[in-house]
Order: sequence, then C-alpha cells, then structure tokens
Amino acid sequence: MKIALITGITGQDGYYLSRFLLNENYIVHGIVRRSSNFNTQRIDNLISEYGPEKKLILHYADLTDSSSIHALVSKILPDEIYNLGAQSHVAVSFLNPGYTADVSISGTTALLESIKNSPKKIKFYQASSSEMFGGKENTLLDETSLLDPKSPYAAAKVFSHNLTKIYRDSYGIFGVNGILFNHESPLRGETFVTRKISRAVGRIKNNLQSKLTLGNIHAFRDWGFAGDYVKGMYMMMQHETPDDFVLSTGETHSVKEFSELAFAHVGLDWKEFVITDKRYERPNEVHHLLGNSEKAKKILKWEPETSFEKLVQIMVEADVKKAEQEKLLISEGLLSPTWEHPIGL
Ligand code: NAP
Ligand code: F7E
Repeated sequence: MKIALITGITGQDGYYLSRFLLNENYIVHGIVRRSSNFNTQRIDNLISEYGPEKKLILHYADLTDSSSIHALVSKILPDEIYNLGAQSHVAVSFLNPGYTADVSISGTTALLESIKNSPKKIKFYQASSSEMFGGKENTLLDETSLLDPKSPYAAAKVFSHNLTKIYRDSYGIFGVNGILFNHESPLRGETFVTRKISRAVGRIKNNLQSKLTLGNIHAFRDWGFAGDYVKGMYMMMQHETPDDFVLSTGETHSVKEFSELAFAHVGLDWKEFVITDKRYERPNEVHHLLGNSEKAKKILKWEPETSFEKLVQIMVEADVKKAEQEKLLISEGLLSPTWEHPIGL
C-alpha cells in the first residue's frame, strides 16, 4: 500500500484528496495543527470510516515549526507528500503578511529539506496558485505565463513554486507544482466569495438573513469543482517525470454572475439582496483570471467534469439544506440566530 502525507488535510482540498487517495487504497497521514476548537469537521466522516483500520492517521504538527515537519517525514517515510497547508485567504494575507509567508515559505522549505535528506525517494506536490499570475483581461494563462503576484499570499506561493523547481533541478527530487485556478465546493471556507454567496442564498431563502454584503463584484475568476481538481493533483504525481501543470476550466465568470445564478436557482433576484461595501475590497485586486489547461489535458488526460452552472447548483442546494437544519435548531433554541461575522471577509 502506498503511503501519502497531506499537509492541510483539514481544509477543503484536504478532504477531497484524502477521500480520493483512500479510495485508491493509500494509507493517508495528515497534519493537524493545534487549535482551541476541533478543526477536523471536514474529515470527521473519513476518520470514522478509515481511522479504526489505521488507514487514516492524524498527527499534530505545524508548518511554521520545521522541527515538527522533519520529525514527521522521517518517522512516516511516505511515498508522496501533498503540501496543501497554507494561510490561503488572499485578503487576510494583507492583514497578516508575515504569518502567511511563514506558513508557506517555512513549510515548503522544511518539507523539501526533509525529502532531500531522506533515504527514501519521496514525491512532492506543491499547491501553487493562479493568484501567482496576477491576472490580465482577455489573457489565457498557462505554465509559461509571467508570474506577477499582487498579494503577500501570491508572493509566498511564488517562493514555494520556485523552490520546488529549484529542488527538482538541483537534487533530482520528484517535485511538481500544480498551478490550480479557483476550485470550490460545499466544503469551501465560508469567507471565500462563492461559499459566502451560497451560504447567504440558503439563509435568505430560509429567512435567517436579509442582505449579502460583498466587495468587488466585477472580479472574474475561472471557477471549477474541487473534487475534479484533486484527481489532477494525483495524476501529476503518477506521471513518469515531474513537471508543472495548470488546472482550470477555461471559462471565466464574474462575482456578479455567480450571485445572479445562485439567487436565481432558488427563485430570487440577486439585486434585491446584494449590497457592496469597500470594507470587502483588497488593497490590490486580481481582476481577471482565465486558465489554459491544455498541457494537463494532453499529457495527463485530465479534464474538469463539472460545469460552472452545475457547481453553483451543487453549492446552493447544499447550503439551502444546511440553512433548513439551522432554522430548525434556532426554533428549538439550540442555535443562536445571529449571522454577520464580527470581522467579516
Ligand atoms: P483551505 O481550505 O484554506 O485549507 C488550508 C489548510 O491549511 C487547512 O487544513 C489549514 O488548517 C491548514 N493550515 C493553515 N495553517 C497551517 C499551519 N500553520 N500548519 C499546518 N497547517 C496549516 O485551503 P484549500 O482551498 O483546501 O486549498 C488547499 C491549498 O491549495 C492551499 O495551499 C491553497 O493556498 C492552495 N490553492 C487553493 C485554491 C482554491 O481555489 N481552493 C487554488 C489554488 C491553490 P486549519 O483547518 O487548522 O485551518
Ligand atoms: O475571492 C472578490 C475578491 O476570496 C474571489 C483562494 O483559494 O483562489 C482563492 O483566492 C474574488 C476576488 O478567492 C468578496 O475580491 C468580492 O476578486 O473567493 P476569493 P481568491 O482571492 O480568488 C486562489 C486561486 C487561491 O489560491 C486562494 O488560496 O471575489 N470578492 N466580494 C470577494 N471575496 C471575498 N472573499 N469576500 C467578498 O465579500
């Protein structure tokens, strides 16, 4: 059985990737960082199913603590490491630039050093991002496009992206960069715009919220479904030679279009509910992102399977159900009815 180590296993992609690898009969180890609350909600069902058989094993470690990373890699000796852990929110990276850089940069460096010093040949996947391109209108972005980061988040990702290439070229490490465009799901963090919208639609439909406040609704993103993208990560790691690959849908839509479609799905007009506020805008914006994943299609035979319309539908339907459950709990006095997040993003 192959052994994988996943950083960021408690995140959106962490769930979809571990589920995929467990189905492929891998033993999956994951890093969980200490927090004052349980942070394993997304993978709790996988823990119940695979934990007792020791096919899914969690360890306390932190990407900012290189000693914890070195110790874990030498103990587990995995066949493959998927480095998904990050402070992944672009707006937050402007507020916490040092921490954002620490997690990405120290984490990737510690992992690559551990691999370099390991007696075993360990493959490495780096979660690179379309944010590294900075974006340009009417421009299809691929593996050869210029990197022009516009946020501390993107700058830190560029470092890790380059470091992965450097360790590949210098030490012959099997290191791949998956340059993934935005991918979403019902498990997307609630402060990312698609989930913020689908949550609001569910709650507004159930009379638990009256308005949705957004920032720049004229930003365009190439949005796909996370479940499709983790398959691409796996395929990059099985390819005979390590390389960099873009994963994207080749379609771009605005935040406004996403909102329009999401509200329309439950028979509501977005204009009656969406308001905008500068507090959700960023000091520097990536206005347009559109990817070209022809290389992944040709070499890996990877293609996204979920359309934009289907993605919106999946997310809205899941969040309508979630809001219905919340409504019931609120009516029984078991859940607080407040919604607006005090910090808000
Ligand atoms: P996510 O849901 O925000 O998950 C991030 C994960 O990183 C969580 O498990 C988080 O743990 C963990 N983490 C944060 N700080 C850590 C630390 N100091 N030590 C160890 N783990 C830490 O992100 P995602 O959407 O799944 O994305 C996965 C990766 O792909 C990220 O690196 C992201 O930057 C990158 N990426 C994402 C997209 C996208 O559209 N989703 C596109 C391109 C690239 P907690 O649960 O404890 O917070
Ligand atoms: O913003 C605009 C916002 O936060 C998308 C991360 O996974 O994908 C993600 O980064 C767009 C931006 O994702 C709100 O200004 C408008 O233009 O959902 P987002 P992101 O910044 O694209 C990349 C590929 C990653 O790698 C990252 O890890 O939507 N927008 N109004 C808003 N965004 C948020 N969050 N909240 C709003 O109210």
